[in-house]
Amino acid sequence: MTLLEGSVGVEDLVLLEPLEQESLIRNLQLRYEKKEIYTYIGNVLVSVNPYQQLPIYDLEFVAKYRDYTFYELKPHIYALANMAYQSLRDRDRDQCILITGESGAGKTEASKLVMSYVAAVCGKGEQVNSVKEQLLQSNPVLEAFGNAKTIRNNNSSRFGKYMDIEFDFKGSPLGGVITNYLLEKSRVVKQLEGERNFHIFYQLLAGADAQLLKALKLERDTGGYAYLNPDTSRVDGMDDDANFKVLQSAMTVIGFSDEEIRQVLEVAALVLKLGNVELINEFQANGVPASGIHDGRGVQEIGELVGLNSVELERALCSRTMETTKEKVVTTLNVVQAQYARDALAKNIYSRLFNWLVNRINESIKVGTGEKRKVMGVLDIYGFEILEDNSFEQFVINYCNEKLQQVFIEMTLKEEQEEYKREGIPWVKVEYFDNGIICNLIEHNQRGILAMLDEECLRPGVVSDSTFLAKLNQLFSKHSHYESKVTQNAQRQYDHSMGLSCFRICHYAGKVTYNVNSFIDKNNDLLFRDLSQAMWKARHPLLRSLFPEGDPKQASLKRPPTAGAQFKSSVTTLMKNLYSKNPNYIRCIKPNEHQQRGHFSFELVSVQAQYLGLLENVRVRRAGYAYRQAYGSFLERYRLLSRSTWPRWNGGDQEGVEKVLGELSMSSEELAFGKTKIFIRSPKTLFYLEEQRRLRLQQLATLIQKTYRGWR
Ligand code: AD9
Ligand code: MG
Repeated sequence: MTLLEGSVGVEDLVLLEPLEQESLIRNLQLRYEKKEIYTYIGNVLVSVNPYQQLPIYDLEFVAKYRDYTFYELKPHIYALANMAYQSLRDRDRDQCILITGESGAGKTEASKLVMSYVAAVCGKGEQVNSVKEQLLQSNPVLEAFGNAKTIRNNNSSRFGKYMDIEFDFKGSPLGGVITNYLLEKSRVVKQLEGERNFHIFYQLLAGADAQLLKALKLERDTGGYAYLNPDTSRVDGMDDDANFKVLQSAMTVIGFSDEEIRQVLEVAALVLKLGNVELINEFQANGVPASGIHDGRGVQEIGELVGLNSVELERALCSRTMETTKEKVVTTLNVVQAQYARDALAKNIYSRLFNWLVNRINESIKVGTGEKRKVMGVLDIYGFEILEDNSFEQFVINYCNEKLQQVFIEMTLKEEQEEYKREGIPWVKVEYFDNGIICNLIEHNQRGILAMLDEECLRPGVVSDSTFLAKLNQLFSKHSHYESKVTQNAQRQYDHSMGLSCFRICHYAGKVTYNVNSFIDKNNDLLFRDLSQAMWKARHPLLRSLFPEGDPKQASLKRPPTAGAQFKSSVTTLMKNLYSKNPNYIRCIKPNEHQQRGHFSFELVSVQAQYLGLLENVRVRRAGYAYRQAYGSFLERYRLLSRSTWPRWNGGDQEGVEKVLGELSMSSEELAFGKTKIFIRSPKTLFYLEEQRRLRLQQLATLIQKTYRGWR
């Protein structure tokens, strides 16, 4: 099929001719211009963000997609959600829906559309509806605390999310479990120009009534807070005041008590107020630089808000106790160190509050043990990132994407090949890049970059980001996916784009240069014990519960796992979970950098298509067969098309299928008969079969009507 001017392009990129990166992007563009934002690659859904509300998500559409199979209607996210849900309900196969793409591409919206579709088609009744409501209402809560305006997306999720929705044997929802990954906590204390802190702070200041604000010791004006960027307080089209009401009602639906909601807001207020604690230079009697608090009122108010002794809080912020087995030594912090401690505390409180919220929601939506359940997982996680400056956060995010690519390779490509082998169908081998070598470079237990980072964090003596880099350079100088200034110089390559404090990884999606500055610090993620002990002493039950290690009785010398180790372990768990399910893919694409409707940047989309591996995906799909089905179910659906198999057929399933397809004079190129399944090369053939079936059904209906009339 060629792309005709004025047409809407092909609905399935498998049908694209000629198949090249350029024609693939042009096809997406052509469709986008006609407001066709969805396109298939076999059963993978490509979605281009429309940046406008399209009239394609109402109940009429839900009803339409629920009654048809995947290829029967136009590509749509509901078709994918329907396929996954039906396969879960009727074939008892656990599903996962993996949504990837870069910031602003539409992942979170896609995950909400999937959830709302499933909610609309699964089960009825008061009990079931209340479970659905709770599951859906988790979104506004997590978005209030985990999303923020960034330059790229006004409602950017600053955490990764995986949600298992659990169903009973009939396909009615029972509840779920949410897992969150790596909240971007640095945002709590600092935001780039044009960006905001997490939505909750603005919602609280705009939406709380005067009485609540007074109780929280807050002023309404967002300009009065050091942790809120002064130049960006409002977001076009976002109503913080109304969203605060939505948040409160969502929390109530989930089952938070009024007291819990109040405590959550108090902790959020505490973070804002901590930012306003101004630290100044002071000197000890012996002239050693120290720090103090400029105006005691803020600390006093914090003390009152969360039941904390303000003198103790001041001491915890401005000094540090070093404990050895024999003695305790208290050292004073200079003003820079004290500011660092204050910000570390604010970030820690906030990220722990976020984890607490996720756990609290899980408590409400969890399913009792013992019930047999079917599971649909929905993954909405940050896509591959290449920024101008890439740090520890990009490193772990890209590691996660490398693992997701591995899942994709292993589950889609290998499964495809193996199925052909199992079915005894000849397979044209498709070359693809196996990224296991890159995953290994990062995650190998003893010799991976993460292991090296941990080793450096735990090593006694003088460690720094540069000793860590030196270690990497030594170990990976010959690794084909690792580069640095040192390894380049050794090979006489002079690349001026790479700084001395950087290393570069050749990821499956492209090369990324990481700056090692603050890798050690971010991986250590340590909070001075003075601060956790001070928090634990608060009379505020929620705040106190966030710092269990502050309890002197609990305080062991064992350090918590590093940020890298925690992330690796949660990624490993996630992978195990995904491998146990049938995957469904949604690849999201951002059409332009300006969050504008109707604009399609060819270059921008090309880069994303490369990161998402779309062309490779089509190649594999084309090398094989787009559709396959077990002989039995295929025959059941299409046997009405042949006089030999309709109305009765006593032979074997495969023989029956051969009869049906033989009578339709299908090209033998289009078909392959496996051991247990029939394989069809292109979706077009399937469309044809479906059309024939529809006509035949009409014919049969007319026949029945006539007979019925005859009887009367
Ligand atoms: V990030 O990695 O969390 O920064 P996402 O999640 O990929 O990013 P998001 O779903 O938040 O992007 O979409 C960004 C914005 O695009 C939304 O706020 C909507 O305004 C817009 N959008 C996305 N998908 C659709 C859609 N199907 N229909 C209409 C959409 N608007
Ligand atoms: Mg998002």
